[in-house]
This record gives sequence, C-alpha cells and structure tokens, in this order.
Amino acid sequence: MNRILYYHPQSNFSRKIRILLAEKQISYELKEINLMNKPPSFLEVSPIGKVPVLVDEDGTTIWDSSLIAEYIDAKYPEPRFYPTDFKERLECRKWEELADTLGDKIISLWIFNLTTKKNATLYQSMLEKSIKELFAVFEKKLSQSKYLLGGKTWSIADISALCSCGYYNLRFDENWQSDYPHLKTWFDQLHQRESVYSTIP
Ligand SMILES: N[C@@H](CCC(=O)N[C@@H](CS)C(=O)NCC(=O)O)C(=O)O
Repeated sequence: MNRILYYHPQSNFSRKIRILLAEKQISYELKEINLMNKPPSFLEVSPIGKVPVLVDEDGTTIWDSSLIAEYIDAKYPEPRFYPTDFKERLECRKWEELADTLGDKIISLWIFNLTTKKNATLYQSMLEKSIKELFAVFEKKLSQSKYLLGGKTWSIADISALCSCGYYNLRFDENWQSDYPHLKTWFDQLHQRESVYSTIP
C-alpha cells in the first residue's frame, strides 16, 4: 500500500509534513481534501477532521502534524529533525508547539475576518496582539541564534515556525517582516531550500 498524506495545499500544518518528507527523501502520495466538504472516506481515517493525516505503508494512521513529525523522525532518523537528548528534545518540542500556536492563531484570525462584518472587535484585536507578541518571541530568539534551537542546523521547530509565518504571508501581508529583521533573515535563508520554496502556499 502506498504511503498517503491527506493535505490541503494552503495548510501550514500539511506543509510542515511535506517539507519533512522531502528533506528525508521519503516518497508518498498526496490526497487533497476539500475542507469545506470533507469526504466520509477522509473522516474515517481522520476523526479529528483536520489535515494533515499520514497513512503509512503498513496502514499506521496518524493525525496531528507534531505526532506525524515525531513518528517520521523516529522511523527515518536521517537527517534528524528532533534532538535525541531528552532536555534538548523538550526544548525543541516547546518551540514547535509555540510555532504551531502561532499558526493556529493566524488561521483563527483569517477565519474570523471571513466570517464577521465588524472589523474592530475585541476578539480580533486580541488575536492580532497575540500574533504580534509571538512574532516578537521568535524575533528575540533568532536575534540570539541562527536557528530556533541555537544549534548549527534547523529542527522541526524551524519548520513549524516557517510554515506559520508563510501562512501569514498568504493570508495577510508580507510587510510584517520589516518589523522583525532577524525573523526575516531566517525566513529568507530557509527559503533557499528546495523543500521550502517548492511548497510555498
Ligand atoms: N494541531 C493540528 C492542527 C491541524 C489544522 O488545524 N488543520 C487545518 C488546516 S491548516 C484543518 O484541517 N482545518 C479544518 C477544520 O478544522 O475543519 C496539527 O498540527 O496537525
């Protein structure tokens, strides 16, 4: 059976897994899901109703991008995207989680803007504020090191963060980068990689 990734081309969480699979040179089949009208066959493999979902060659089925990423990294460890040391791994997972939270908030803001006629509501300003605060957290971290975990190479935390930032580019505007010079340098530099620029949503 072929390895299948259920995805949506604009989904930052799906992109995270596409980049990881490309970097590890793992072959797979893409199945695009219409998120406005999810087919029953998709809901059967994904009760969570969200993409990405990976169905591996042996039928192992995993939802949630972080669980998929950990599974892939454990099964195909070269090159590694999670540190093996317990403490370093925890740090990596924390930053991955923070990056995914940023992605969640950007999606919420996008959906909110689509579904409300009022622009200046409390919820919208709260989301905008917390997205800016999260950008600032990443900016500070990247002013101290080239990658989020401070090592010589990127990790799953960088992939998660770049996918969230890329989704912001898609839905809002690219000028945000001018306020965060380190984030911009990091973002541009990672876009030199084929896996990253070939998956721009
Ligand atoms: N925590 C999940 C979030 C996945 C997620 O929010 N996926 C969005 C697309 S980017 C989705 O499928 N939304 C459809 C829905 O919620 O109905 C992950 O990391 O995979």
